[in-house]
Amino acid sequence: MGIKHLNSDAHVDEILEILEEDAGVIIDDVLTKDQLNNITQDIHPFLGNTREGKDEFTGFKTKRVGALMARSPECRNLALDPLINEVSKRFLEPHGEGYQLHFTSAINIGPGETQQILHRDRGVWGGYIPRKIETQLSTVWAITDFTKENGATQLVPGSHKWNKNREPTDEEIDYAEMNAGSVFIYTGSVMHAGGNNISDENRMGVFIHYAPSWLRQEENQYLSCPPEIAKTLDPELRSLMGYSKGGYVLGFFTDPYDKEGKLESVSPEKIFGDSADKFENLTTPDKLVKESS
Ligand SMILES: O=C(O)CCC(=O)C(=O)O
Ligand SMILES: [Fe+2]
Repeated sequence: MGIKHLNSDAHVDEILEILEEDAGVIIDDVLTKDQLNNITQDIHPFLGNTREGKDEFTGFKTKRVGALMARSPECRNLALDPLINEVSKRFLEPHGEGYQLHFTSAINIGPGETQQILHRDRGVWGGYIPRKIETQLSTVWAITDFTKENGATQLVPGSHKWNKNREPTDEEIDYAEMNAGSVFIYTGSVMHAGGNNISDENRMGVFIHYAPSWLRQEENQYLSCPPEIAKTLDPELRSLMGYSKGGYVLGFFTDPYDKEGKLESVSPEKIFGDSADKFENLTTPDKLVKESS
């Protein structure tokens, strides 16, 4: 059974029903030509400076550009896409309030690339937890056409319900073939892989994944999009990246700087009184830095 296609006016319920059965679905022709051009222009300079992968998983003819929230204004719009966010919320929130951005990467599969190993993305959290809880909702935005020949993502529909060791037959593997501007949605427990590229063109996709707020993100958003950039962005996006609490106290922080912008240094005497000398090494930030460096 192949990957189903829906129109861009598809209803969230319909998408969720297909995800429950197949764990993958394509929404056709969502992005405009202008958006596609913007994304290509945003990513192009970084692609030029990026090396190919270094093993069979990352691919010897495949380039990955991350930190897309910091680097690509148009990819920020993809991350905030209302339909995708509605699907993410409904898909991820039954197991706890809140979802967040988990991973961003433009993946360019060049001519001659071989097939990536079939895998389940939820493996980043270790092992294979039977799908009692789904912890990832993934999107692949096609920036070029995706064809069987140029490395369209392979999917094994329904394999999110399989036991760990079941391998697919060739007939059970399908290809997320779609026009540029379409988006392929798949889940964290389904088997999939980057396809082999036997064409003479590049296959470029923007991968944006979401996960519950209570799990560690695959791509560290605070380092990939540090506060000095994050503070210039849409508050909704900032919140999605994790610059917000994921619950009553989850993700709280204490500003370590004082009013002059310095790291506050509290004198040992203030804390320990007469026995301050014993604790000097533990309480003076400068010394701590020196000793650990
Ligand atoms: O490039 C693709 O189509 C899939 C890549 C992928 O699944 C991954 O790197 O985890
Ligand atoms: Fe993957």
